[in-house]
Amino acid sequence: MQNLIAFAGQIEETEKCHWISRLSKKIPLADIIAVEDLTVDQRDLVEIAIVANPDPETLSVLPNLKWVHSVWAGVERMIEQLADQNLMITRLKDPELARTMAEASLAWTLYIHRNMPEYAKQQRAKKWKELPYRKASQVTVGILGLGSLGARSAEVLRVNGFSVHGWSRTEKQLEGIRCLSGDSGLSNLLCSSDILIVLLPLTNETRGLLGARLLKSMKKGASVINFARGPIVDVAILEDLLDTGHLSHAVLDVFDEEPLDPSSTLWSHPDITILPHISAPTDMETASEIVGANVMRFLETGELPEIVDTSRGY
Ligand code: NDP
Ligand code: OXD
Repeated sequence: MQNLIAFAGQIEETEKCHWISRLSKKIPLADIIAVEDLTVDQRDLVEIAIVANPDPETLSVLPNLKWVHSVWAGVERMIEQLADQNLMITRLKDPELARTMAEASLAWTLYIHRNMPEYAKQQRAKKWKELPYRKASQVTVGILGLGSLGARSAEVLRVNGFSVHGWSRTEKQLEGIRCLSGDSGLSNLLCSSDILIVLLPLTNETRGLLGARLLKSMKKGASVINFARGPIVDVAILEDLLDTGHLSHAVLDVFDEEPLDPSSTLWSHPDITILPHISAPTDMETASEIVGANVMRFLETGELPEIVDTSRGY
């Protein structure tokens, strides 16, 4: 009998059909069926699921599930909510995703560096005023997280002339980047960064990491870009620091609750740019290629790709 793979995702029906159709072409050794369309008997046969940020609860109908391959890079909800199911989880590692994120890091860094938020305000006030120009080389961009996405972003920013510092759990060596780790490395990065980009996974250690003490330790006039996950940054403190002028601007792509509630004060804050979680969308074509190859290798040889370390949380 053909292998049976479940597909789960909190996405629109047509998008789900596209995923299943693309993945089916890449994985000819299996039938891929949306989890909600599996019969009760079929549910027992499923050992592999491919998921697009599903409500982890939807996977609880699969009693023999062993391996979950995500088409998203962040898998914190699955790690947290499926902890007692002892699952192996593989997250998406895709050079195209890293390229897209590096593009976003460059785009929003330039937005801040070239004073676009301030010039937009001046235009609304019909104000003609030249703001001081600094070269990119005089601007330090600090990146929290030097994994697949952070390292590529660091490289692109360096090539575009910025002075780049990066922080990770284990110390890295990246050409032309000042690589830091540990508490002192974090303090160092925060007090020297003009623009801070958050590209950490959400784990027990990073949840609430950027709270009052660390945000206040940032350089006066610095800006924050959060592309990672909402709960890493305390946005109430961030709003206070923007209000007092200690920080200049924040670009927020991710939030504690998504979509961001219309009643949130963040929407209308003059110094906050809101993005609807779009800094690096998964590319269906390249992701299907990568996930398909990983699953085929497993079906043919039993060899698994990199598995998330659930005790570490990423
Ligand atoms: P990786 O796992 O490749 O990299 C994570 C980085 O964070 C690593 O450098 C790691 O250190 C570092 N890190 C983790 N925990 C700590 C810690 N406690 N202290 C210091 N450093 C730490 O992840 P990716 O780069 O692929 O993705 C990062 C996150 O980006 C995802 O988890 C997801 O939340 C988010 N994302 C957002 C998207 C969007 O559109 N907004 C799209 C895709 C991802 P080390 O290298 O030592 O392990
Ligand atoms: C992801 C995301 O984790 O889009 O892939 O946030």
